[in-house]
Amino acid sequence: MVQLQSVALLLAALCWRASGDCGCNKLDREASAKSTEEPMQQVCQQRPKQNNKQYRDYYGELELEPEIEGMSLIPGGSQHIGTDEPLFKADREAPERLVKLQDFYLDKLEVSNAQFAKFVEATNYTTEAEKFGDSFLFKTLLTDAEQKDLEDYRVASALWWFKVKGVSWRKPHGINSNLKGLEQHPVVHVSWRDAVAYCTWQGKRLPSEAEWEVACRGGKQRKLFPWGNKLMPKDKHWLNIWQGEFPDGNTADDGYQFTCPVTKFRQNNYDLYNMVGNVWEWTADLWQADDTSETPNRVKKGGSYMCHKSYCYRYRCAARSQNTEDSSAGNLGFRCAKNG
Ligand SMILES: [Ca+2]
Ligand SMILES: [Ca+2]
Repeated sequence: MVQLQSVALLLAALCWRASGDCGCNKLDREASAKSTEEPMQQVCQQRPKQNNKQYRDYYGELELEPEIEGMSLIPGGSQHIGTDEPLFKADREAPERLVKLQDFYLDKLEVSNAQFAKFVEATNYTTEAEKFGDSFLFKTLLTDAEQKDLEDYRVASALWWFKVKGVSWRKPHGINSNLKGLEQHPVVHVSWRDAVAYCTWQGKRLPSEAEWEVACRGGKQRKLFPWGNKLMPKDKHWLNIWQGEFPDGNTADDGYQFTCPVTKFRQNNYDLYNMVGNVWEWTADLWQADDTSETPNRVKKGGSYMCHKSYCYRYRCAARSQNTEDSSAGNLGFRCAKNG
């Protein structure tokens, strides 16, 4: 029995190697994989507008101290999302398509632990991870002994994820952790439903996938990243991802092994931070538009501190992944939007 389990785990690891999949979409509580072959419906809204010209050229102003409070007004109109050069076809990054959006506001920053704590204090809200009593934790946050004890609670197709009892947004790095020093880091271990509850409390909502991606692109067309196509302009780190070998040996050359403060990486001329990297971000959209199940998959965008080009090149604006809306993990957060 033990041998069979070992073989299954080995096969899962080999499949991951072959597909270049980071396992980012394997964190569903039931750990169920669903087909992703159906085409995504085009997202259209009313009142198309031309891009306005209020946003400056970005490259000359990288060194300026930015304003970091509040939300940015993102111009709508007809804009391209997706790509005709998909790197993960199963994710349905393709095709490139035109969307029509109204103007909208988007939080400049991922929602922080300090902000989420105010919400919980005001509402006595209990997150889904707290109700379920567990969440998914990356293996390097566990000791070798803990990993041994929890080896039956690994995600079969992503063996570096452990389902750990007692982990929640309050204890993001394990049951003995707390939020000290992480106040300005993004809240994690929050489900899609938790994110909706927070945004609603703020008089906001989650962005649609199209809104998120248009905002990510910063007014630029057909670029990989919010700032352009080069990963490290001026030889600087522009996002919090993984450097080194995965899943062992994160050198943290960008300064962060796990999350970074939400105010750290300003990435485009909409004054948005950490759109790509740091934590994945929930969007409002269903992964399958016709999914009527009780716990459907929702689209998440932007990749996380666990992403690296060699295995999970999803820190691009066009990249996308999904989780069931009750799922939570240590690399998944959100930001809110509002109508313009
Ligand atoms: Ca990093
Ligand atoms: Ca992010």
